[in-house]
This record gives sequence, C-alpha cells and structure tokens, in this order.
Amino acid sequence: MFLFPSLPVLLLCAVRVTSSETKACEEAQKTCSVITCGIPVTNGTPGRDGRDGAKGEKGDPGQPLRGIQGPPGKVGPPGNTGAPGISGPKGQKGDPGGSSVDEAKLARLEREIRSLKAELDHTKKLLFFSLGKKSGKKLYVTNGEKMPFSKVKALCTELQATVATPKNAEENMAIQEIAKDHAFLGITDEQTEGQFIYLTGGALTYSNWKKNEPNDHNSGEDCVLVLKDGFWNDISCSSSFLAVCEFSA
Ligand code: MAN
Ligand code: CA
Ligand code: CA
Repeated sequence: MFLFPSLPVLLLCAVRVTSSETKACEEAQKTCSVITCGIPVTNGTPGRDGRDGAKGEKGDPGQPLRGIQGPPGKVGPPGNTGAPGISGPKGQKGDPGGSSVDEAKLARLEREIRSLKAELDHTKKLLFFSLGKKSGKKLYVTNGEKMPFSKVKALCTELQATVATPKNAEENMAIQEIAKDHAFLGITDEQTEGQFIYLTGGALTYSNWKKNEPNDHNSGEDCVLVLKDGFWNDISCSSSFLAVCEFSA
C-alpha cells in the first residue's frame, strides 16, 4: 500500500515539473517518485499585467525647470560721480602770459615813454635857456678845462658833439665869447701838411688866420687855436688848451 503516493502529492509534483529546469527536476525526483525528467521546454507567453499596487508615499519637491540663458539686458543708467582723485605731479612752468597781459604792459611802457619825453623836453629847454642857446644857432659848450687835442676830441664825442668848428664870423665870435681864452678848433692838417680840413671832413669854407699863420712852427703844428682876439694860430696838437664842444643848430 506505500508504493503509490496519495493524490494530493501527485498533483503537487505535476505542477512543479512544468516550471522547473533539469536540475530542479532531479531534485523533485527525490520527493516525487513518479516524475520523469526530460528535455527542458521553452517558456510560454507572459501573463496579463497585474492590478495596480498601493499608492506610494509623496515624493520630495522636484527642481523647477530651467530654460536656456537669455541675451544680456540693456545697459543701465550711469552711476554716480566718484570721489576726486589725488593731485597729479606739478607741471612744467608755463609760457609767458597772453596778449591781454602784453597789451597792459605795452600801454604802461608807452605812458612811461611819453612821460619821460615830456620831462626830457622840459630839461632841454631849461639847459638851453641857461646856456643862452638861440633858435637856429649852434650851441658851444666848455667845461673850462685845458687838455691835449686828443682828449678834446674824446670828450666832445662822448657828449655826442663835435669840436667847435666856426663856419662864419658869427660862429667864430660865439666860440671866442664862450671860451674867453685860447681854445682848440675842429680843424687839422695832420693828414696832409699845409692842407687844413674839418674833423667832420672837407676843406675849409671859412678861416680867420692871424697874420703869418699858419707857420707850422718847428714843423710840429697841425692843430688850430682860436685866440682871445678871435684870430687863428696853428699849434702843436699835444699842447693843452680849452675844450669847446659844438652842438648842432
Ligand atoms: C709864436 C708863433 C706861432 C707859434 C707859437 C708856438 O707865437 O711862432 O706861430 O705857433 O709861437 O708857441
Ligand atoms: Ca702843420
Ligand atoms: Ca703857428
């Protein structure tokens, strides 16, 4: 009676054999004596989907969707003015002032020149009055000193004048009156003996020689004196006599 298993055991073994592989079947033979193991067969088509499962727990909040980066916005309004910067290095000295400064300086100089000219005119009038200068007449001036002819020439040149040179009797008399003694005239024959000429150039146009003069005494008289009587005598240039300078009419 123990050679045949009961019906429930047979049914159980039959079910198990359909879904087992070879090895699993061999295991099944140990409990199911009626099962015969053969070549495995291919699976059947899947069954229908099961029913929906229970509702799951609420998930974590999702990340918001990010689009692609848009183009740059418009340029904003200018910002506020910044604080002043630190002072720069000292610059080079500039050019002299502009034209307005020059014009002011020029105007001041012109006023000064006008003032100086007026003062000079006044001083000249005073001097001419004191020296007896007459309009249209030369002015002869002496310092009363006696000196060699070379010194007389230098002195008169320094005064922007010439050595007294009478061109007529009136001028000769004017020199005679101012000198009151023997005085050199601006006449010599240093260049060519016997040919008296003016220091300013040119042959004599007037003369007032004393009798027997010029005689070139001792062959050494190339300068000319107007004597106290107004007559002329040739004399040595190195001798000292009064200096009389002549200023133009
Ligand atoms: C006399 C004359 C003049 C001469 C002087 C020199 O007076 O002979 O001609 O110039 O002597 O001292
Ligand atoms: Ca002479
Ligand atoms: Ca003489």
